[in-house]
Amino acid sequence: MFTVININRLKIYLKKNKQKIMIIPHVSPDGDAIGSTLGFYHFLKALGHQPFILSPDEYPYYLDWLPDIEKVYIANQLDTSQLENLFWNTRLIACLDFNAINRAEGLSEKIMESSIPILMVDHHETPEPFADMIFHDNKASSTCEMVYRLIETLDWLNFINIECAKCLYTGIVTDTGCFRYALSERVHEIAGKLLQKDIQPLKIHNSLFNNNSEERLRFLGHMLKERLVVHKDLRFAYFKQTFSDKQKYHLKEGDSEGIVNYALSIRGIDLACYLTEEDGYTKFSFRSLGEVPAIYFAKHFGGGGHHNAAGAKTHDLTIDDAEKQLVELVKNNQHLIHLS
Ligand SMILES: [Mn+2]
Repeated sequence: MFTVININRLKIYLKKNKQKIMIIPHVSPDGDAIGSTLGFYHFLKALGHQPFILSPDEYPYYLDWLPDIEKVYIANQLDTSQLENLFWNTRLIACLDFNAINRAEGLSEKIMESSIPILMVDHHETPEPFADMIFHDNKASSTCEMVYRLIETLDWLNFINIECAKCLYTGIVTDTGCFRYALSERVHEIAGKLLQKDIQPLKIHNSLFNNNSEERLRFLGHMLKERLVVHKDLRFAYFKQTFSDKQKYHLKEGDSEGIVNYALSIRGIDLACYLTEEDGYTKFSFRSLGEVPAIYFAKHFGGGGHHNAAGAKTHDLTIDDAEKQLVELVKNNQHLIHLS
């Protein structure tokens, strides 16, 4: 469903001179979250505003080459007065690539307490009604696609400069898994328009995917050899990453990203999960093929996302309990998996 609310009001805001605008991606931001916030940031700057990005936590290393990423503020590294300063005099808060306010984690309360108008641009299922202005389509490939479409709706496409185009292209590439998922004629058309800005796509691909540290690759080998569990009869496979794995391989933000897809790539496997033991909580990252609803399994543990890619986080379960419950859940829902 495509939802557009109060975008005229947004245009009126943006026609004013030099507005201080806060842009927020979701916690543990990925390529689409950072690509869309930075893309929107470059667009707003070109339009003459004073935007800045405030991320709930650190962004992954594989995005550290994006233009102006060093200017992103990391909320959990700031003290209270620094945060106050950022909120002070802000005229608009743009929430990008999430639609449940708790995805802003430590910032959620501050956002809701402030009386600053909120814009939501997103493509995840079932948006919560916390925003004053909404540009949402759960059929879109990525929030970067949505930012492009928003700029088009505002009739300001000429303000997309090369920096903006690089960021938006990056989010489209990462969220579609290099043009494999959630494809449409529209997303290829938009990618084509971005290429016209001379963004050197091969360079972007190399920066994203040929940029592994040796340690990350050794870690991948360890996960594949020691931590992959395959239940062929359930058409289900998962990884279990413990806290000691994280310490042993000195994992950085983003190091475990995408590994779940190896489990999904096994013949006869239609549902995969990556379980992560963190300090005080357990994380689930689900992927599925075709009609199999990854989102159903994420929702069971209080999470959300997309039909084929979804996640959850629980403070109530140890990783061992989470693993047991997960396997039970998959066993009890075989009708959702044996679809074809
Ligand atoms: Mn996204």
